[in-house]
Amino acid sequence: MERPCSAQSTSGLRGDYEAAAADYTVVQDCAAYTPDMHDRWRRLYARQSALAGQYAAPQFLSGLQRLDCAHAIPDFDQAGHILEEATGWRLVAVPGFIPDACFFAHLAGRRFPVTYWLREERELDYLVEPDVFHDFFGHVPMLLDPVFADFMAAYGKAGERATAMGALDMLARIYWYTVEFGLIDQGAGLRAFGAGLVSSAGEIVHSVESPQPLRLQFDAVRILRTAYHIDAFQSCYFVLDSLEQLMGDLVALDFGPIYAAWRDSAPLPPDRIVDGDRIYVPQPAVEWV
Ligand code: HBI
Ligand code: FE
Repeated sequence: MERPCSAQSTSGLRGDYEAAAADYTVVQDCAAYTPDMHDRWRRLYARQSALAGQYAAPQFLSGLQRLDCAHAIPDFDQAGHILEEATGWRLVAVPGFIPDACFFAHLAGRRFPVTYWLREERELDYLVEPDVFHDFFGHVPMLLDPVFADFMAAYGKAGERATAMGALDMLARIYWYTVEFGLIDQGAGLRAFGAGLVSSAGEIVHSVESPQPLRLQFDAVRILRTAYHIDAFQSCYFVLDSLEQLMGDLVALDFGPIYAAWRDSAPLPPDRIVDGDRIYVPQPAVEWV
C-alpha cells in the first residue's frame, strides 16, 4: 500500500500494519478482544489507578475518572466522544508505533493515535512498544485537560519545522520529558503526569520518591539538549509548577535558533548538572490554619 507519510520501516513491530490505511489508522475491532484480555485490562487498571491516586497529578486523576474505563478495554469511539466534548480531540486506532511524520500530523489535527492491542500476561510489568494500556490509560486522561490538550496539538505542529531543520531528535526530547516522563509540583507536592510514569507500576513510585534521579525545574531549552534513557528508569526528570508552563514556553520560544545552535552537538547525558541548572527543591507543605 502507498504510504505518503514516510518510508520509515514498521517491520518487526507487532500490530497488523497490512490492514492500516495510508495514515496508519485501523478500525478498532472491539469484538475481537477476549474475556481474558478484558480481565487483564481490569487488573492493570486496578493496580495502576491505586498507585495513581497516591502519585499522579490531579489533572490526570480527574481525566481518568471521567473516562470511566475501569472494567474493560475501552471503545475508542465512545471514549472519543467524552474527549471531543472536553477539548476537541479524537482517538484513532493504530497498529502501534507509527512513522514520525504521520504521528505529528495526527497530533496537529487533534487526533491521538492509540494502539489497539493489549500486552500479554507475561508483559504486565514492562513492554518495549506502546500497547492500548500505555496509550489509553497513560495518555488519554491528560488530553481532557484544556491546557495540556492545546500543548499536544502545538507539539504536533512543531514537528514539520524540526524535521526540516534536522532537529527531530531535539524536539522529541520535549515529548519525552513532558508527555511521557513529566513531573509537576503545583504546591501540593511532587506528582507524575507523564504517560510513561502513570502507566508504570515501578517508575511512578521511583520518579516521585527515589532520592536517586536528578530533578530539574522545567526548562525547555535545557530539555532540547538533554539525552534520555529508552530502556531504563530515567535518571533525570523535569518538574513543572503548572501545566500553563508548557504552552507558555512552546509558543513564546522560537525553536529555530535553538535547533541551529545545538543540533550538531552531542546532547547532555541525563545525569549531568551544568551551569545555570535550576535544581528542583521540594516545597514544605503549607499548613493552613
Ligand atoms: N507512534 N503510536 C506512536 N506513538 C508514539 O508515541 C510515537 C509514534 N511515532 C513517533 C513517535 N512517537 C516519536 O518518535 C515522536 O514523538 C518524535
Ligand atoms: Fe507514550
